[in-house]
Amino acid sequence: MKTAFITGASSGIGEACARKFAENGYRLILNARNADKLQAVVDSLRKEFNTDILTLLFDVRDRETARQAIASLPAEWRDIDVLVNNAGLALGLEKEFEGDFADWDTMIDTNVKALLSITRFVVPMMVERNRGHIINIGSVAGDAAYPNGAVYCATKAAVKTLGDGLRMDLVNTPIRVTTIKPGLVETNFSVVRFHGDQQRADNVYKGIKPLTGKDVAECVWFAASAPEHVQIAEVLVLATHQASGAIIYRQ
Ligand code: NDP
Ligand code: 8X3
Repeated sequence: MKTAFITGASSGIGEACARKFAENGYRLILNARNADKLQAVVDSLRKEFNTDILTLLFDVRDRETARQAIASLPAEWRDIDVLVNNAGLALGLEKEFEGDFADWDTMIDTNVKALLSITRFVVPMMVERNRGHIINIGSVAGDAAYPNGAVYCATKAAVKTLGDGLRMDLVNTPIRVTTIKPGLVETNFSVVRFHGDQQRADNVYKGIKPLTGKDVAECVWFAASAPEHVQIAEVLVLATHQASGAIIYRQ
């Protein structure tokens, strides 16, 4: 049985990926910080699928805890076939010269430094086994900056670059690296971005049919299930009425 390790699996895209991999017979290592939300995902998956699930509750920014959690995986859980580096967030929508330092630190620490740490801890085990697949959740925001979003956009540009570099560093192995770059996806993302302001979050999806977590999970699965000689390097997936990070047609 194959194993998928998904960070940020308590909500949105991560949760949808967990469901997609469970549906396809994978067993799951699921990470997040919120124990109740992650347990609710686990309970619902267990009801629906006959799959083994191991939860790792930690903040991906806490490098030492991440290192220990991954190093202490029981022997039967160490053979990770697919790593989905999904945990991430945007905070705030402000001009670059007016942004909040704490928000910047949280985005950079989570989206870039933590993704790197998890990669650093998991990929050597893949190299040792000579198999594996790293799927990073980037964003259309990484393709070009949009107004008031430069720091988040820069973190997602970094996700793309780190994926490209990792693919080069693994080119002499069968290990594959994929960057999935979604546009607007209706999840908890905007509620988090606006620090809990549900009304403001709802406005982000007004007048457009956004992607769902499931739509993105289908792309992740497309990459994960491709024949072994096929490496889906990048997927840019947008709602039909979105053309770029900044160009959205609302009815
Ligand atoms: P959600 O807010 O619904 O989910 C984010 C997940 O990340 C949650 O499970 C959250 O769990 C987890 N998470 C956040 N910070 C940490 C942390 N420090 N340690 C561990 N887990 C963490 O948003 P999405 O599902 O939309 O976001 C998932 C990814 O997709 C992000 O990387 C985001 O940037 C990216 N993305 C989202 C798009 C969108 O429009 N929604 C578009 C393009 C990319 P918990 O709070 O329990 O820790
Ligand atoms: C999230 C998509 O356009 O809100 O990465 O930045 S967007």
